[in-house]
Amino acid sequence: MRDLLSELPGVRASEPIGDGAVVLRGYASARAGELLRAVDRIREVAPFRHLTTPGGHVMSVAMTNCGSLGWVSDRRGYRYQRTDPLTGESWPSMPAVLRSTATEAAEAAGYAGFVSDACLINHYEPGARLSLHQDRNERDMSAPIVSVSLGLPAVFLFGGLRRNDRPKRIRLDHGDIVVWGGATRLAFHGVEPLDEGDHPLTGRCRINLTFRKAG
Ligand code: MD6
Ligand code: FE
Repeated sequence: MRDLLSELPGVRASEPIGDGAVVLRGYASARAGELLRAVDRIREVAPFRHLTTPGGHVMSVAMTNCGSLGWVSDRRGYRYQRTDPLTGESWPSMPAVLRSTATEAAEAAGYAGFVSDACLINHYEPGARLSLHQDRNERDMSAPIVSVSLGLPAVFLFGGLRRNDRPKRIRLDHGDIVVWGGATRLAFHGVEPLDEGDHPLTGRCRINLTFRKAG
């Protein structure tokens, strides 16, 4: 059967990876430059930083946020908050190009009416990784998560509802978007250590934008 999503500009294919979860290949390619310029403006106000986990480990991925809520971690736990702990100021507002990319990708994946109030921005350098975890700090688990990959490729690990379920390994390239929700909303997932590389738009790094409805 012909893939209707592939008829949209920039989108090559949609690839189901679980119940309620899909990879939209190349969906963000056409606006990648615009998304990255927006990230450059955000990081001037709310710089990338390496957060500490409640267990006392410093994360290899550097993070920042935009939108009315931002995800943070420290010795006291994981949570969303309205202000950046580094500056005490509100997080930068979510640029329209980010907001609309998230809403359109969610709709293409079957989740109409997704309005994100929190965008976590992850910065990976070669060697950085994210160990298997669930995203469970959001209030409304009926909303999906939209995850945009930019720059260097990564291997995304997508497991099941139990930590010990063997994860699928999914390569995510520049411009790919993962949308997931429904039955897999609480699936364990992570990112393998990033390989060395040099990307024409980002250099030696991968940027991931993860949109949630947190509040
Ligand atoms: C990343 N992503 O791809 C890390 N979480 O850099 C996540 O942790 C994530 O991609 C929930 C849904 C999609 C994701
Ligand atoms: Fe996650």
